[in-house]
Amino acid sequence: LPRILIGAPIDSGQRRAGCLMGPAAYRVAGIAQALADLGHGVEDRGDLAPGPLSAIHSPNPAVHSLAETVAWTRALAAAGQAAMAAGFPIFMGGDHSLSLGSVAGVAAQAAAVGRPLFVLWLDAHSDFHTPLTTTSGNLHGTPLAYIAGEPGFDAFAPFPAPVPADRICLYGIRSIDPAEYATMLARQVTVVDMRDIDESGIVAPLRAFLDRVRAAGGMLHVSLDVDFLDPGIAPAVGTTVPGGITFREAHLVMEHLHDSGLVTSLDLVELNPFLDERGRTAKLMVDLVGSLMGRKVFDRPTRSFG
Ligand code: DIR
Ligand code: MN
Ligand code: MN
Ligand code: MN
Repeated sequence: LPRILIGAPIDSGQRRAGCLMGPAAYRVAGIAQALADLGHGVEDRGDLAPGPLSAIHSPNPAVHSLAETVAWTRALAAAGQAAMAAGFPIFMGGDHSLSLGSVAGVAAQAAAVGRPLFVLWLDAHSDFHTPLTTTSGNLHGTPLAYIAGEPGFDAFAPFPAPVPADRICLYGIRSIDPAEYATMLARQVTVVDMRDIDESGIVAPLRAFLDRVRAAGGMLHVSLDVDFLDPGIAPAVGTTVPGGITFREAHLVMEHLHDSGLVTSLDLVELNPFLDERGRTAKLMVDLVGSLMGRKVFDRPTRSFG
């Protein structure tokens, strides 16, 4: 199954300039070569562009750049479904509003082949606002609510096949706004916050979720927000939150995802290369993709030299 790279220089989901440099940074950091070195076929489909903008405005005056984000979502959903039918899409953002479209495309294709879609959200934030509840007005805080089929997304196409709450797992969470909290509580979404990870370790809650995906014969979309990682190792993101995932925890998550064989699509979002020093965060993200795609020191079953 070829790895299909899709660049999406979208930055309409938040206010800080720079995310549109993300796809270029991943290419400069060697994402295609890293995948090829692991034996994968790689097809880079270049960067998407949003279609024409329609004149729409939100009933919530805080919301900004709605028309741009809707146009991007349409383009990403179409490209995402096509890529999903042809291989393993890797969406290179761009801010997290990218996932409004990438997951719409992935979900449409999962529905077309009749398999349940699960979503793993690796993020400091829960991104469970709707365009009606957001107070920042930044639509990068809304994709999970769209994916879950919450109301309030009238400006967007209806989500093709909403993902039930029990197929969504948020991981690494340490920043939730009150409106998001209320919605997630009502829907009973699985939230693994940093306290859970501190108490259980990084692997156990992940393994429990992956077991559910496997038991259901599901496909798994992984959405990796740079701010999942601790700002000390990944400073190039607009909304850092202290107390994040360490280098070793992050690689361990990726290795378990690889070993599960369940992951079928991936978002890389929120990288802002302008905030970085010498591409450090882009390089780390590419290394994490390497671990997710099979890079390892030893194969576990044969790790003894005896
Ligand atoms: C905050 C921050 N919850 C908001 N969100 C995100 O603006 O809605 N930052 N996603 O990355
Ligand atoms: Mn996010
Ligand atoms: Mn985030
Ligand atoms: Mn963010």
